[in-house]
Amino acid sequence: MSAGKQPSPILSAQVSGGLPADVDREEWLHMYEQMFKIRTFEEHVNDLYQSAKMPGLAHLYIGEEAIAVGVCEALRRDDYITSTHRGHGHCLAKGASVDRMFCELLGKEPGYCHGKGGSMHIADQDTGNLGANAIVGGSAGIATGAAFSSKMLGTHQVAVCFFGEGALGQGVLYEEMNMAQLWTLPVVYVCENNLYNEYTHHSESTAGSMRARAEAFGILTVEVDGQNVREVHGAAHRLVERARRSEGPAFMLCHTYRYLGHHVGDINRGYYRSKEEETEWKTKRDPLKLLSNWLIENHLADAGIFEGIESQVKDEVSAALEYALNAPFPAPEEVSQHVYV
Ligand SMILES: Cc1ncc(C[n+]2csc(CCOP(=O)(O)OP(=O)(O)O)c2C)c(N)n1
Repeated sequence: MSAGKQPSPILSAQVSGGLPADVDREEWLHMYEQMFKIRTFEEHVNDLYQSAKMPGLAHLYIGEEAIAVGVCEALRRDDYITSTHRGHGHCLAKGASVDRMFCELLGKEPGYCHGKGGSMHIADQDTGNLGANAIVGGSAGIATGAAFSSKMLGTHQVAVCFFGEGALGQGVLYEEMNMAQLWTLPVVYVCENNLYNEYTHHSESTAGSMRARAEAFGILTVEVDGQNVREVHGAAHRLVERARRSEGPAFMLCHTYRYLGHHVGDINRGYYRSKEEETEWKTKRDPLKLLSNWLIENHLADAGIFEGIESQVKDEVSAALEYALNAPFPAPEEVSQHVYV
């Protein structure tokens, strides 16, 4: 299908699931900071790739920040998440440190996997992050298994499984949702519909209704504007606390958009989507602008507050990058440690 021919979900997204959460001004500002941190981190990752300082590729989360932040801010530190190939935002939102993230991407020893996992394999047990996953849909079993362990052990931990809408074509997701509903497991499936599976619009790969897939199992399903962190957070809070009360799994369908390419090397995107579409999302549906505008309009903040947050985050991320660039690589004799051989 030619670029720009798809109906714009900006205008047509049916929003039904976001409920207001009891969140104060400081928490909204914290969410702004977290979203800006993810964006700044990702911009540096893009620069690292373009200046050939980073081995391999990365799939950037810019544009989708409100989902990771809105959901993870509804979680406890010991709750679990599983992530995807586009996972930096999930890791940071769950509490990963920027310096160790950069180290991992650069193959340096202080990285989360001692520099041996890279962009698509970051895991951090201290923050409940059970790992990014390069296999589309591959973490559904891990998240559902974590929810099963929580139920068996009675810990009341909740597991969140992030995935793109491309994973709706993977059979494992349906086996897991079936079990989760049968056994009332505390798991929330968060589908990030950014419209494209690599270079293919979802309408060419995903038949029928996305939300009906979970509804067929009797799973509570909500649909939110994934660019609006207030709406994402409201829905996530409700679904996570419901799961924690042993009331069962949920499915959250979030409408969003990745501003850049499928990966950092996907520069010329004109053959599968239009510049106009990209511009429309960036200018009308930016998650940072939506939150800051709302806070300003409601007299909860002024522009200076956001400038201060941004300047502090930029300094923090630059210092972390400097640290990572100067950090050591793992010693050659450690090559077979911490990996499956
Ligand atoms: C099982 C499997 N099939 C194919 C691929 C190749 N692949 C990598 S990303 C991707 C598209 C994923 O789209 P989506 O799940 O919507 O996530 P997004 O990239 O949009 O965040 C594909 C097909 C893969 N990694 N795993």
